[in-house]
Amino acid sequence: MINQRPILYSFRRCPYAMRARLGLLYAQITCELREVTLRNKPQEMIALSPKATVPVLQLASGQVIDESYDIIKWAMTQNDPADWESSITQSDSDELVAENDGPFKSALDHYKYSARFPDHPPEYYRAQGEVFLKKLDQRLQDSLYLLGDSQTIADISIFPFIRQFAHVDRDWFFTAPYPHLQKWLQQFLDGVSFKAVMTKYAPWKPEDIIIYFPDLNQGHHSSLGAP
Ligand SMILES: N[C@@H](CCC(=O)N[C@@H](CS)C(=O)NCC(=O)O)C(=O)O
Repeated sequence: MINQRPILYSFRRCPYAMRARLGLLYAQITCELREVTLRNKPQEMIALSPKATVPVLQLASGQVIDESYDIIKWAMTQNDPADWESSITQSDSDELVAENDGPFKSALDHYKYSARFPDHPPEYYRAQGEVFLKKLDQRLQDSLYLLGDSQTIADISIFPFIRQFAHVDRDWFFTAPYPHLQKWLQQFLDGVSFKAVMTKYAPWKPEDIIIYFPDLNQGHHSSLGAP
Protein backbone atom coordinates (compact mmCIF):
# COMPACT_ATOMS: atom_id res chain seq x y z
CA MET A 1 0.00 0.00 0.00
CA ILE A 2 1.27 3.45 -0.81
CA ASN A 3 1.17 5.84 2.11
CA GLN A 4 0.36 9.49 1.79
CA ARG A 5 3.06 10.65 4.11
CA PRO A 6 6.65 9.43 4.35
CA ILE A 7 7.29 6.95 7.14
CA LEU A 8 10.31 7.54 9.35
CA TYR A 9 11.78 4.72 11.41
CA SER A 10 13.69 6.51 14.10
CA PHE A 11 15.38 6.04 17.43
CA ARG A 12 15.29 9.01 19.77
CA ARG A 13 18.87 8.86 21.04
CA CYS A 14 20.58 7.87 17.79
CA PRO A 15 22.63 10.83 16.48
CA TYR A 16 21.98 9.80 12.87
CA ALA A 17 18.24 9.68 13.47
CA MET A 18 18.45 13.02 15.30
CA ARG A 19 20.16 14.54 12.28
CA ALA A 20 17.44 13.21 10.00
CA ARG A 21 14.69 14.54 12.28
CA LEU A 22 16.37 17.97 12.34
CA GLY A 23 16.43 17.93 8.53
CA LEU A 24 12.79 16.90 8.23
CA LEU A 25 11.84 19.56 10.77
CA TYR A 26 13.79 22.20 8.85
CA ALA A 27 11.97 21.27 5.64
CA GLN A 28 8.68 20.95 7.52
CA ILE A 29 8.02 17.54 6.07
CA THR A 30 5.50 15.72 8.14
CA CYS A 31 6.12 12.00 8.46
CA GLU A 32 4.59 9.11 10.26
CA LEU A 33 7.10 8.44 13.00
CA ARG A 34 7.81 4.89 14.11
CA GLU A 35 10.04 4.74 17.15
CA VAL A 36 12.36 1.74 17.01
CA THR A 37 14.08 -0.25 19.73
CA LEU A 38 17.46 -1.33 18.35
CA ARG A 39 17.26 -4.72 20.08
CA ASN A 40 13.87 -5.42 18.61
CA LYS A 41 13.63 -3.75 15.21
CA PRO A 42 10.31 -4.02 13.42
CA GLN A 43 10.22 -6.51 10.56
CA GLU A 44 8.56 -3.79 8.48
CA MET A 45 11.75 -1.72 8.73
CA ILE A 46 14.10 -4.62 8.01
CA ALA A 47 12.03 -5.52 4.96
CA LEU A 48 12.60 -2.00 3.61
CA SER A 49 16.26 -1.82 4.53
CA PRO A 50 18.03 -5.09 5.32
CA LYS A 51 21.08 -3.28 6.69
CA ALA A 52 18.69 -2.39 9.50
CA THR A 53 20.13 0.86 10.77
CA VAL A 54 18.05 3.85 11.81
CA PRO A 55 16.95 6.19 10.40
CA VAL A 56 14.99 4.74 7.48
CA LEU A 57 12.62 6.91 5.48
CA GLN A 58 10.03 5.42 3.17
CA LEU A 59 8.64 7.99 0.78
CA ALA A 60 5.05 8.08 -0.39
CA SER A 61 6.28 6.72 -3.74
CA GLY A 62 7.67 3.67 -1.94
CA GLN A 63 11.29 4.77 -2.42
CA VAL A 64 13.48 4.08 0.61
CA ILE A 65 16.26 6.34 1.89
CA ASP A 66 18.29 4.63 4.58
CA GLU A 67 21.22 6.99 5.09
CA SER A 68 20.64 9.91 7.43
CA TYR A 69 22.59 12.49 5.42
CA ASP A 70 20.70 11.47 2.27
CA ILE A 71 17.43 11.98 4.15
CA ILE A 72 18.38 15.58 4.89
CA LYS A 73 19.49 16.16 1.32
CA TRP A 74 16.21 14.78 0.05
CA ALA A 75 14.27 16.96 2.52
CA MET A 76 16.13 20.03 1.22
CA THR A 77 15.05 19.24 -2.32
CA GLN A 78 11.43 19.29 -1.15
CA ASN A 79 11.54 22.49 0.85
CA ASP A 80 14.49 24.72 1.64
CA PRO A 81 13.10 27.74 3.51
CA ALA A 82 16.46 29.29 4.40
CA ASP A 83 17.95 28.48 0.99
CA TRP A 84 20.66 26.17 2.31
CA GLU A 85 21.20 24.79 -1.17
CA SER A 86 22.57 28.01 -2.58
CA SER A 87 24.28 29.21 0.61
CA ILE A 88 26.77 26.37 0.77
CA THR A 89 29.21 24.54 -1.37
CA GLN A 90 27.87 21.02 -1.16
CA SER A 91 31.35 19.53 -1.26
CA ASP A 92 32.40 21.50 1.85
CA SER A 93 29.48 20.05 3.74
CA ASP A 94 30.07 16.55 2.36
CA GLU A 95 33.72 16.69 3.39
CA LEU A 96 33.02 17.79 6.95
CA VAL A 97 30.23 15.27 7.39
CA ALA A 98 32.44 12.48 6.02
CA GLU A 99 35.10 13.35 8.59
CA ASN A 100 32.41 13.43 11.28
CA ASP A 101 30.94 10.08 10.31
CA GLY A 102 34.35 8.47 9.78
CA PRO A 103 37.33 9.22 12.02
CA PHE A 104 35.44 11.41 14.50
CA LYS A 105 32.62 8.90 15.06
CA SER A 106 35.19 6.16 15.56
CA ALA A 107 37.06 8.25 18.17
CA LEU A 108 33.72 9.11 19.81
CA ASP A 109 32.73 5.45 20.15
CA HIS A 110 36.13 4.50 21.58
CA TYR A 111 36.02 7.43 24.02
CA LYS A 112 32.40 6.83 25.06
CA TYR A 113 32.82 3.07 25.46
CA SER A 114 36.48 3.16 26.52
CA ALA A 115 35.95 0.22 28.92
CA ARG A 116 35.54 -1.94 25.81
CA PHE A 117 38.83 -0.69 24.39
CA PRO A 118 41.26 -1.19 27.27
CA ASP A 119 44.40 -0.85 25.16
CA HIS A 120 44.40 2.86 25.95
CA PRO A 121 42.91 5.21 28.56
CA PRO A 122 39.83 7.27 27.55
CA GLU A 123 41.99 10.39 27.18
CA TYR A 124 43.80 8.74 24.31
CA TYR A 125 40.59 8.30 22.33
CA ARG A 126 39.39 11.72 23.40
CA ALA A 127 42.56 13.26 21.96
CA GLN A 128 41.81 11.54 18.65
CA GLY A 129 38.38 13.18 18.63
CA GLU A 130 39.90 16.53 19.51
CA VAL A 131 41.46 16.75 16.06
CA PHE A 132 37.95 17.33 14.70
CA LEU A 133 36.87 19.53 17.63
CA LYS A 134 39.85 21.83 16.95
CA LYS A 135 39.01 22.03 13.29
CA LEU A 136 35.39 22.96 14.03
CA ASP A 137 36.39 25.48 16.67
CA GLN A 138 38.69 27.18 14.18
CA ARG A 139 35.89 27.44 11.65
CA LEU A 140 33.57 28.87 14.28
CA GLN A 141 36.15 31.48 15.17
CA ASP A 142 35.55 33.09 11.80
CA SER A 143 31.82 32.49 11.35
CA LEU A 144 28.75 31.82 13.46
CA TYR A 145 28.14 28.41 11.88
CA LEU A 146 30.32 25.78 10.28
CA LEU A 147 29.95 26.95 6.70
CA GLY A 148 29.31 30.65 7.24
CA ASP A 149 27.07 32.95 9.21
CA SER A 150 23.92 30.96 8.60
CA GLN A 151 23.04 27.52 9.78
CA THR A 152 23.20 24.79 7.15
CA ILE A 153 22.99 21.06 6.62
CA ALA A 154 26.54 20.70 7.98
CA ASP A 155 25.57 22.11 11.38
CA ILE A 156 22.53 19.93 11.88
CA SER A 157 24.40 16.86 10.61
CA ILE A 158 27.33 17.28 13.00
CA PHE A 159 25.67 18.72 16.09
CA PRO A 160 24.26 15.43 17.47
CA PHE A 161 27.71 13.87 17.46
CA ILE A 162 29.41 16.81 19.18
CA ARG A 163 26.63 16.64 21.76
CA GLN A 164 27.42 12.99 22.41
CA PHE A 165 31.12 13.70 22.66
CA ALA A 166 30.47 16.55 25.11
CA HIS A 167 28.21 14.37 27.24
CA VAL A 168 30.88 11.77 27.91
CA ASP A 169 32.45 14.28 30.30
CA ARG A 170 30.63 17.57 30.31
CA ASP A 171 32.98 19.19 32.82
CA TRP A 172 35.92 18.46 30.58
CA PHE A 173 34.17 19.55 27.39
CA PHE A 174 32.87 22.85 28.65
CA THR A 175 36.25 23.84 30.08
CA ALA A 176 38.32 22.57 27.14
CA PRO A 177 39.92 25.21 24.88
CA TYR A 178 37.11 25.20 22.29
CA PRO A 179 35.07 28.29 23.24
CA HIS A 180 33.45 28.77 19.84
CA LEU A 181 32.39 25.16 19.60
CA GLN A 182 30.99 25.27 23.14
CA LYS A 183 28.90 28.30 22.25
CA TRP A 184 27.71 26.69 19.02
CA LEU A 185 26.74 23.49 20.85
CA GLN A 186 24.99 25.35 23.66
CA GLN A 187 22.94 27.32 21.17
CA PHE A 188 21.66 24.08 19.64
CA LEU A 189 20.99 22.52 23.03
CA ASP A 190 18.93 25.54 24.07
CA GLY A 191 17.06 25.78 20.77
CA VAL A 192 13.41 24.97 20.19
CA SER A 193 14.25 22.62 17.34
CA PHE A 194 16.36 20.34 19.45
CA LYS A 195 13.55 20.03 21.95
CA ALA A 196 11.11 19.41 19.11
CA VAL A 197 13.15 16.48 17.79
CA MET A 198 13.70 14.93 21.22
CA THR A 199 10.10 14.19 22.12
CA LYS A 200 9.82 10.74 23.70
CA TYR A 201 7.68 8.08 22.06
CA ALA A 202 6.96 4.50 22.99
CA PRO A 203 8.30 1.86 20.57
CA TRP A 204 6.00 1.55 17.56
CA LYS A 205 3.53 -1.31 17.17
CA PRO A 206 1.45 -1.72 14.00
CA GLU A 207 -1.81 -1.30 15.88
CA ASP A 208 -0.77 2.06 17.40
CA ILE A 209 -2.37 5.32 16.41
CA ILE A 210 -0.23 7.27 13.97
CA ILE A 211 2.35 9.61 15.46
CA TYR A 212 3.16 12.55 13.22
CA PHE A 213 6.57 14.17 13.20
CA PRO A 214 7.12 17.12 13.23
CA ASP A 215 4.28 17.39 15.68
CA LEU A 216 1.45 19.09 13.78
CA ASN A 217 0.37 20.86 16.94
CA GLN A 218 3.68 22.64 17.37
CA GLY A 219 4.63 25.92 15.70
CA HIS A 220 6.89 26.23 12.69
CA HIS A 221 10.56 26.78 13.31
CA SER A 222 12.33 28.81 10.71
CA SER A 223 15.61 28.98 12.61
CA LEU A 224 16.77 25.71 14.06
CA GLY A 225 19.20 27.24 16.52
CA ALA A 226 17.02 29.98 17.90
CA PRO A 227 15.95 29.58 21.51
N1 LIG B 1 25.31 5.57 7.99
C1 LIG B 1 24.06 5.37 8.69
C2 LIG B 1 24.38 4.98 10.13
C3 LIG B 1 23.14 4.76 10.98
C4 LIG B 1 23.46 3.99 12.26
O1 LIG B 1 24.53 3.38 12.40
N2 LIG B 1 22.50 3.97 13.21
C5 LIG B 1 22.69 3.13 14.39
C6 LIG B 1 22.01 3.69 15.62
S1 LIG B 1 22.75 5.21 16.19
C7 LIG B 1 22.04 1.80 14.15
O2 LIG B 1 20.93 1.73 13.67
N3 LIG B 1 22.73 0.70 14.46
C8 LIG B 1 22.19 -0.61 14.26
C9 LIG B 1 22.11 -1.38 15.51
O3 LIG B 1 22.60 -0.92 16.56
O4 LIG B 1 21.56 -2.48 15.48
C10 LIG B 1 23.24 6.65 8.59
O5 LIG B 1 23.83 7.73 8.43
O6 LIG B 1 22.00 6.59 8.60
